[in-house]
Parts: sequence; C-alpha cells; structure tokens
Amino acid sequence: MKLYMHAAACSLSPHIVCRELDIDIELIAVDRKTHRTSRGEDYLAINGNGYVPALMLDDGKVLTEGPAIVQFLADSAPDGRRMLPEIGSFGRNQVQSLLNFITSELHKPMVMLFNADYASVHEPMRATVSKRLEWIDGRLAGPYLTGENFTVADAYLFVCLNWSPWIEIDLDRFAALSAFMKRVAARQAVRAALSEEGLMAFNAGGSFFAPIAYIQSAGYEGSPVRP
Ligand SMILES: N[C@@H](CCC(=O)N[C@@H](CS)C(=O)NCC(=O)O)C(=O)O
Repeated sequence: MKLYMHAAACSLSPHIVCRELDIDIELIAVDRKTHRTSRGEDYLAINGNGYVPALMLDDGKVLTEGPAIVQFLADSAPDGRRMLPEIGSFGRNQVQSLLNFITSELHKPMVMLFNADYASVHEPMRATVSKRLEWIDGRLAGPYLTGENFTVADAYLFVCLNWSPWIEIDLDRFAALSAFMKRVAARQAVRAALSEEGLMAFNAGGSFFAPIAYIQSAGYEGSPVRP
C-alpha cells in the first residue's frame, strides 16, 4: 500500500498507525504547491481535493480522509484490535467519537490557524481551540484517551497537538496533554515514524517535532535532535 503524505502533516497519523501495527507501507511525498508526487504523478488525479493523506491499496483503490484511513488500517492488521476495538463494541464507538472530535474540533481549525487567509478570525479561532483542548485535557484519565491502550485516536491527537508551537497555542497550560505528548513521543513506533519523515525535536522536553528547514526558518534556538 502507498500513503501519500507531507512531513509532519495529518498524514503522520496513519503513518504512526502503520508503524505501530507493523503494516508495510510506501510513503509518497506530495508537493503542496504543484500537487506532484515524489514519483511524478499528478496527485489531483489521486485525491481531487489535493490534500493528504490518501491511501492507495495494492489493487489501486484509493481511500481518503484520515479518520477513515486509520480505521481501515486497524481493521486490516492482525493486531489491529489494540488500536481500535471490535465492531459492535462500545469501545469502538468511543474511539470513533474521539476521531470525529479531533477532526472537526481540532484538526480543521488548527490547520486554518496556519493559513494567513484566515488571519482576521485567528484570535477567536485560537480561543475556541483552547476551549476544546481544555475539555480533552480534563478527560485524559489514563495514559491514553480511552485508558491503557494507545489507539488510532491517540495517534491523531498527538499529530494535531504537535502543531501547537507553530500556531501560538501554549500546550504547557494543559498538564495532562503535555504529559501525553511526552508519553507518545517516547513510543518506539512513533519515533520510527517521526524519524522516517525527517522530523527533529526542537523543544527542551523533546515532545514537538518538525522538519529541520521549518525549525530553522522559524528561528528556534538550540540543537534539534533526531528522535
Ligand atoms: N478532511 C481531511 C483534511 C486533510 C488536511 O487538512 N490535510 C492537510 C495537511 S494536515 C493538507 O494536505 N493541506 C494541503 C492542502 O489543503 O492542499 C482529512 O481529515 O484527511
């Protein structure tokens, strides 16, 4: 299977799921501006919306939308039940509820906070995102969102929270989420995915990751460290 991606973008979430579940995947980078893939394909012919991620199966079928992709991946893997409970269980509905929360209440507004076209509404948008973060911070009881198991929702949350420093969201205000970031960043499979995407840790605690060029252009001081 092929995973169309940008380094550190939301496509890192299905990438982490693949590494966690030992799913063989070929990463194909997409140029944000030209929509050409690293293999020279026209990405718009693969996903007409132009955004990542997209998963291409070995038979050529394409699945888009991160939350659908991670569920497909977990359902395809022999060991997938530890990241997504079985169909018909309430636990599965809980993970789906979290995926939906993350995609609509965090992912989309956070992506818009990167976009200067929306600058006039960034302030209220940042306040709304902070309110949602406060809610999720207060409900993180176990090491992970639903308890002991690292699920597909945890991988997705980690990826979105990793953008916080770039969009002026101070995650230090949220103790449980800050601890969550460190916990997830310490997982071997997560480190493998970060390293494969060429991401470096740039904060003292080593829990936020970005491409080195991005770190340098933002003027961060210190020595970025490969996970
Ligand atoms: N609804 C989509 C949104 C995906 C999305 O926002 N992707 C961003 C990266 S995080 C992207 O590729 N943006 C570039 C673009 O829109 O052209 C999903 O959940 O998969």
